[in-house]
Amino acid sequence: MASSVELFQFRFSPYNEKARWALDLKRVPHRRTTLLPGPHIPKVRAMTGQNATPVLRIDNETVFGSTRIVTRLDELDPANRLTPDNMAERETVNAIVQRFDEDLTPRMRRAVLDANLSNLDYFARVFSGDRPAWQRFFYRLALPLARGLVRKGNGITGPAAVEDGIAAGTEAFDLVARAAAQTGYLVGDRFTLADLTAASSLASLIDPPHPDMDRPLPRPPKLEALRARYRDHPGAAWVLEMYRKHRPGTRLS
Ligand SMILES: N[C@@H](CCC(=O)N[C@@H](CS)C(=O)NCC(=O)O)C(=O)O
Repeated sequence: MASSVELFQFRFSPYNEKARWALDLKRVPHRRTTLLPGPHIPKVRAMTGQNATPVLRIDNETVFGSTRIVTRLDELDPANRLTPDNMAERETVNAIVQRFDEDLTPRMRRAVLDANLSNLDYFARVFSGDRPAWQRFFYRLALPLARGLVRKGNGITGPAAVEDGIAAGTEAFDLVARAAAQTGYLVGDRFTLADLTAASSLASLIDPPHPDMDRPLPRPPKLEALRARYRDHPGAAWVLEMYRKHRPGTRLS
């Protein structure tokens, strides 16, 4: 593996969780640089020519896009690939990954962000909680102005977009519950990029017991209400199972 690996990430995000999970699963020693949503733009743009995280630096190579990052890590670790060799299974994995990356995750994120933004102190804690006090102070100060940009940048155009995000949550939990019914996994009988992608995405609605994805307490009532909608769905139990079985660092009790 490379001698220097650094992940430029947001503290709490489904796409960043995908990259972190793959790095941890493959036991790649790496450094994490946490960026604040908003102030991240100049740095990420300079590195990649676009604005989105995660970004992975592997020695002098820069990779962005969560699926591209996992694919690159697979190339560097071919013995533990997260995509099946079997062509039909690989196509099914790719279809599920694409459904989450391009449809379900951005829609669900609107409902999650809208709930996080219902309390700006909370939003600041989620994204800047591990920063020095002066940075937390200025970040919180800027949030009333930044809120509109975050809403616009993520397509939160009004109540209908939030409702659609809530519906996307149900679609996603239904999808995983149905697909995992036979073997416990979405494709074939082993953990693949499809499971990793779906569980990372749905973690935003569950807060699994992992230090990278359980948000601080107490959560705002709007976020609690959103989580409560899915708590008893069989798909929620599946996400927790994926974390317990396959996500290093998950608390087991
Ligand atoms: N298709 C990209 C999407 C990444 C993405 O949307 N990242 C969000 C965080 S969840 C982000 O960094 N947004 C900030 C921005 O675009 O300025 C991927 O798979 O990595």
